[in-house]
Amino acid sequence: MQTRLLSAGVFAAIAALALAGCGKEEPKPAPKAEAPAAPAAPPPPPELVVKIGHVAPLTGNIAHLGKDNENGARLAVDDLNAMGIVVDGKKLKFELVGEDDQADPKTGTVVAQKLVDAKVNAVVGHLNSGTTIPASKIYNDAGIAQISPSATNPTYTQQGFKTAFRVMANDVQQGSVLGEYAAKNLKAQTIAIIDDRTAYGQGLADEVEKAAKAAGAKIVAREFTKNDATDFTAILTKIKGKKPDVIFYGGMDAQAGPMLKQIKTLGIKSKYLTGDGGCSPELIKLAGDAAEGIYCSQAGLPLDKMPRGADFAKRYKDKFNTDVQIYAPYSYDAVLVIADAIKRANSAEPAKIVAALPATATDGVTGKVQFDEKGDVKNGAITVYTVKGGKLEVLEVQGGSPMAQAVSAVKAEVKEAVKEAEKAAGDAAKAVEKEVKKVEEAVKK
Ligand code: ABU
Repeated sequence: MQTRLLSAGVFAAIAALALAGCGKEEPKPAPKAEAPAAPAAPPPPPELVVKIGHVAPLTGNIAHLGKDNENGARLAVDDLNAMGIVVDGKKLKFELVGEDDQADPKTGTVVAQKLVDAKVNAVVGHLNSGTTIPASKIYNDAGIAQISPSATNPTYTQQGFKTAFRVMANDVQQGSVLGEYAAKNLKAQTIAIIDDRTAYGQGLADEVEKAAKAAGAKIVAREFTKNDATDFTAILTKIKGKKPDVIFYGGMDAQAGPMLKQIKTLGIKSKYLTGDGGCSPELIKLAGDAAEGIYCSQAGLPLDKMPRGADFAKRYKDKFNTDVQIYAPYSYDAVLVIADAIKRANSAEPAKIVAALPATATDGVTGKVQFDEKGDVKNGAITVYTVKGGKLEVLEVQGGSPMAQAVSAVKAEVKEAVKEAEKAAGDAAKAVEKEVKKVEEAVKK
């Protein structure tokens, strides 16, 4: 800084001299008294680079979702760097180390090891449950925190890994809302289920099946496809014959889009329901008007109901010239949560980040992020949408705040109490009936 000031001074003096040389000589002003030297500015704090690994499919049929995740993380990194956070006397410089796992479990483990070898401080990712789960062992063995912004299969946080966290609701919650929604709101007596045989698609389909059956619906078909399939006519033709009230698909938008077009072509009249992986603007782009009137869910609050959702959506659009798909606010928050853990730990060492994460209470874009004992987000919400006029429209939100959670807990308790009371009343009625019979027989004798 001093050198630069000096250079400017020298430059000014040279310029003054050069100008002076151009005209006639002016009388010299009296020499000024020397001003006292300004105190030297303290040297800037040394920099500490914090490497945030980010993994998602950046190629393949869900690259649009992977890019969305990465954009969210990048926005957070840029925001944090603009804040100039100082920890333990060092100014943090966040760097995003992006990897592409192609939504492939094997590639997922290869790039996870690459990030470990690159000595990242923490990881945001992966996008898919099928890559997140196998990669989680590698991060756990290396003692590096991993926060998934989108993998919803419950197994991820049920393995006992202290390094595994997720910032959105899981598929036990999502499956139970969807199964009940199909049976109760969509009044489905019969449901056909298709899944893509991934950890996410199959796992969510299983949860939906359980919840739908518990709510009184009958599963009339259980079919499967693959996450790179484009032709579903064979299974749809089979399903058409069963005339289900609802078709549920467990899988991503890349399949749900063409599947909906084929459903329309085949003249299938069943209602269509899918989970978060298919609940995106991209689905509507792929399916066109075949998406009108379908139902889908996301494992969080609607963007405009998130505390800082509107501002996030605007800044995201300004920066990336595209709209949020699904998970960008969650990957933004995952980075924020890591930065917050670093501040509280006063260290960016991976082990200190891991140790600080359970006490997280970060005000993010999606809400206050806190984790339960397994590493799942507390107060996760599920939003059910329909597609109307080519846009996702919110139908209902379940959960999402401590109050809403308390209400659902009370509702569940009341439901249980009513069930018990009904059973007790039934037992009492049977006992009375038995006694009446005894009395009648005694009277006969
Ligand atoms: N949550 C849906 C998409 C990602 C996954 O869990 O595979």
